[in-house]
Amino acid sequence: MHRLADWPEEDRRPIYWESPQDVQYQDILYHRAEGIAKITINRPEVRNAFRPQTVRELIHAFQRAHLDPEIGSIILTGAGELAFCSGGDQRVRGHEGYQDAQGVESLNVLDLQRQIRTLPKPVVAMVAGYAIGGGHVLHLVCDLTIAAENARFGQTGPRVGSFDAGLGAGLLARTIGLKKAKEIWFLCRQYDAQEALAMGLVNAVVPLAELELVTVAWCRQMNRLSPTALRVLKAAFNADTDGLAGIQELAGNATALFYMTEEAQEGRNAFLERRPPDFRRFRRRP
Ligand code: S0N
Repeated sequence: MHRLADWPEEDRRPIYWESPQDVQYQDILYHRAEGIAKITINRPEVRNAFRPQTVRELIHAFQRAHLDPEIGSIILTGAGELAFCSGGDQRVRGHEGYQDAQGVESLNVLDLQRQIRTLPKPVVAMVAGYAIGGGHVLHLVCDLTIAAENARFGQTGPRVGSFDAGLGAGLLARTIGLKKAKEIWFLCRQYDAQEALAMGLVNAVVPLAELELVTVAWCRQMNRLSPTALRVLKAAFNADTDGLAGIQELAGNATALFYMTEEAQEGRNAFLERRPPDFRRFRRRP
């Protein structure tokens, strides 16, 4: 449903964001309401390019949303209407990576990419304007992308002397196919929202004025569904791309579900009660 008018009344009503005051961020904003966390890169003067400080704050905010039991889904976006994110801040690019205030050069955006994929809640990229370079990879690693009509997508690495040969290449190929992924990286073109929709790079294109409420409507709909089902499905979708680390994530869910059974609890109880475990009452399912 790409227009707000298509949604039932309960999903298209306004949302009233709260901004928790306990943590002060410099480069990002953190809002929450109705079980949705909204994380905003707030550097519009550089089209929301990220520097190490930005990435550290994003990692902190995603961890916060991950651990908050009230939060069911997370929106990642950029401040203003001109950009979601324009990638690494070229002004602080040093010899080996992006420099923080202490001069340490680190490629810390890769930690953020992995975190978005492994945190067990749906993450939705809400894209107005440019999603370019490392900013394009950030939307790619999100579970869903809702694009405004003014959104523009692309990679610039071979033009500016960088590349993302990890998820930025491999996950892009799995998402839209090998030929198109190679085109995006080899030619450094930009693609508008409708082209992105046609290649399966985004889930929906909506009028700019409706972007936030339509994205919220998607989150409201997901928040009504089984959190465990969404959690395991997210891990399942990532498992093959992420190899053993992906299987580890998926398997962690199986372990958590097993912990909740009487059978697993019999093992723990027997240990604590200093007796042999008695698993005879648990049937072997065919
Ligand atoms: C986004 C673009 C297309 C917007 O064009 P527009 O609207 O014409 O605006 P501009 O006038 O160009 O920009 C407005 C102001 O914003 C500044 N600015 C824009 N982007 C950046 C940026 N990325 N870094 C710093 N400043 C930026 C402009 O300079 C301008 O400032 P003023 O007003 O002061 O002149 C266009 O701006 C554009 O193409 N931007 C550059 C996009 C880009 O090439 N990004 C970097 C790509 N590389 C990465 O992201 C690295 C990825 C990465 O981090 C990574 C990945 C894998 C493994 C490791 C790493 C790693 O390095 O950590």
